[in-house]
Amino acid sequence: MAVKRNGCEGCADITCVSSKQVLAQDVSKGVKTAYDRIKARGTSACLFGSTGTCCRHCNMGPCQIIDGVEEMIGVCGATAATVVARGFCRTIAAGAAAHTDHAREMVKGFIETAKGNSPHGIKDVSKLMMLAGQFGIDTEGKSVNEIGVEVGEKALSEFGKQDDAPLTMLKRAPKKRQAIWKKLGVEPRSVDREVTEMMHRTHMGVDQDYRNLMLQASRCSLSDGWGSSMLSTELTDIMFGTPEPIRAQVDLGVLKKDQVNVTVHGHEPLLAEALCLAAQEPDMLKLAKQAGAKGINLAGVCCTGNEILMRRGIPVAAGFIQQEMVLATGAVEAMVVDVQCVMQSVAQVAKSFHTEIITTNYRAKMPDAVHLQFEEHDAMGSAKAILKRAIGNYKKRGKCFIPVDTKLDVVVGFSHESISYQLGGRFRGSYRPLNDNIINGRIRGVAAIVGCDNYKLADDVHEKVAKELIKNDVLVLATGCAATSLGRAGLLRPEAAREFAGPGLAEVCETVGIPPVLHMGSCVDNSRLLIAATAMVEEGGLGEDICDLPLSGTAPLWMSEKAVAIGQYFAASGAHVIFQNLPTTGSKDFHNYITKEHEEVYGGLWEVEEDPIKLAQKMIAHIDKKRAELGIDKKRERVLFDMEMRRDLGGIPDAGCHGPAAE
Ligand code: NFS
Ligand code: SF4
Repeated sequence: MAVKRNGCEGCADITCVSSKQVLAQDVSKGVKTAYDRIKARGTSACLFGSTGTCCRHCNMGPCQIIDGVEEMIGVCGATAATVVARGFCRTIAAGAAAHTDHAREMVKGFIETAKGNSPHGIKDVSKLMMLAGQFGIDTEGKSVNEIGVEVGEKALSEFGKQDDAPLTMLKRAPKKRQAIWKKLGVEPRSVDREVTEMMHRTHMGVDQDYRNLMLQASRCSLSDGWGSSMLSTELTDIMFGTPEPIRAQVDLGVLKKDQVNVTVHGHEPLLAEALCLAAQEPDMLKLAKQAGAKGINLAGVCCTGNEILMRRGIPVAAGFIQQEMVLATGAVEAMVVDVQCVMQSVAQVAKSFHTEIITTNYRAKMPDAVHLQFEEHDAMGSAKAILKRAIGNYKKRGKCFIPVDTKLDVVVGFSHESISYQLGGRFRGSYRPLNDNIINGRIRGVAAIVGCDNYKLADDVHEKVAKELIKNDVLVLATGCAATSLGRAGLLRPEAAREFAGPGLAEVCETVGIPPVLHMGSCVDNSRLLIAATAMVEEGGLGEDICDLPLSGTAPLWMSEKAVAIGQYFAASGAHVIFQNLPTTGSKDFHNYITKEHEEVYGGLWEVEEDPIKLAQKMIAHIDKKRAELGIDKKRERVLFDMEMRRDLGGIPDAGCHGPAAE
């Protein structure tokens, strides 16, 4: 339904109730959003850019290439395949670099924590010991913190090591997968090196063979997924706690009229965690009261939001496409941002209100924002300085509008570990019940819906894809802004199983007490999916490698380069990956390589499908193909649960939820 906004018809693609409510208010009258800008741009997006055939890697260009037209190759002779490949590879390098720089900060923060120089501690000792084992650290006679420092330093050395030995975390992949990577020569050697080599090889006049370029793209993406992202997730878990199912809320309605609203937007949870601690301190609460507020309400935006949602049950106000809407409520005293996915427009939207945008990372400053550098060694000091500014703004708040009926209950926090405990029972965590239910056909397969949302396409794509999947008994794992959007759609509630899932999936979800869509965290946490897939392989009965699993992944509304890096590390790990579009269609050869030949090389591949329902059906088709290859396609008969089977499933009636239920 089209929404009337500022006197003009438009934004036909907004289906999100809370966004529509906010944009329809007088309060947001002066606000220009990305919807307005994309509408003004119309269909003028460059065709060369969208199909990947524009090259400006040297100053003889820019060159715009037309596949198959001899006069339309690059001045240097570069073909469409080379140009498209170089663009795709650089996208992957940029995405991997973003995850990697984030991960480096987390590792450094972890080392400081282990040394006792931060307000955080070591919460998950057993995970620390597991990592120490991976790194071959002798733990005998050492304190937890000493082990922490050693693990942190080993992890940090993975980023810049110069020898050719593979990254340590690759050992966690299925043996067959490791052998494929070794044979292809794509085992990442260090994290930073692979991005550097990718940038070098895509420089003018270096690697002109798209297949060879894609080998490095795989190596680079694997250094992200199995390298930096995995280290970041694990060390973050050790510091802040491995997520367990917890009840919380999402959507714009989580803002509070009578409290100081501080939204944390960006990616690195070190600052967000410190803000969570500082917001509970008596001196901060006293200041807020003195300013006339009932308290301090922290709410997340984007992946920082997912991190604190998963671990603390702090509500998420918005995913990527709602970042301007949060401000357009007029109810936010400060939006604290660090790195990645922060639109420059937030500083402009904030100008219409009393809201301050506070940048906190020297890497990411913005005109019209206040910069308060986050100092790791004085995390609480930095957090309190930010909160004081926000509290100071509370009295300046003018008219505001907080959507009343839009806050959705969710159950989140499904780490790989908690899934195994939820399914296998608290005392014997195992993927056996999941595998068994896939083999007997109650669950048809597993799908990952990850990544961003994007103003270019309808905002209900995640919901449509997820509903089609769960209706067909496919269990959905979600991360990133996709997970937030599925929360807004009401699919992260256990009751959604009864309402939307097919009979087999509903039966399993209801027995165990889990939603049919499991929120597994931020985008960096896609590494959890790699571990979960490996655990399914190791449990047995579903083949010997990730490419054997009835599994498919999508980031339909991808926006960020990080999503392409993620897609490539899944495809290179053997998964089927499907997006709504990719800038690769400008070269038949290259597009054919990633969508067909890639499968022969890695067992995993890319696919493109714009229609959300067809996209979901293609995921299901891949899952069915894998079921047939495993010989379990005949076993989809319905089996009624008796008491013993329920016990086997380790039924936990209330989803084992704990923690604060946000009011
Ligand atoms: Ni992922 Fe997260 Fe969201 Fe996309 Fe951006 S916040 S790291 S990149 S937009 S999911
Ligand atoms: Fe053109 Fe080649 Fe330069 Fe690219 S590298 S801009 S195709 S001349």
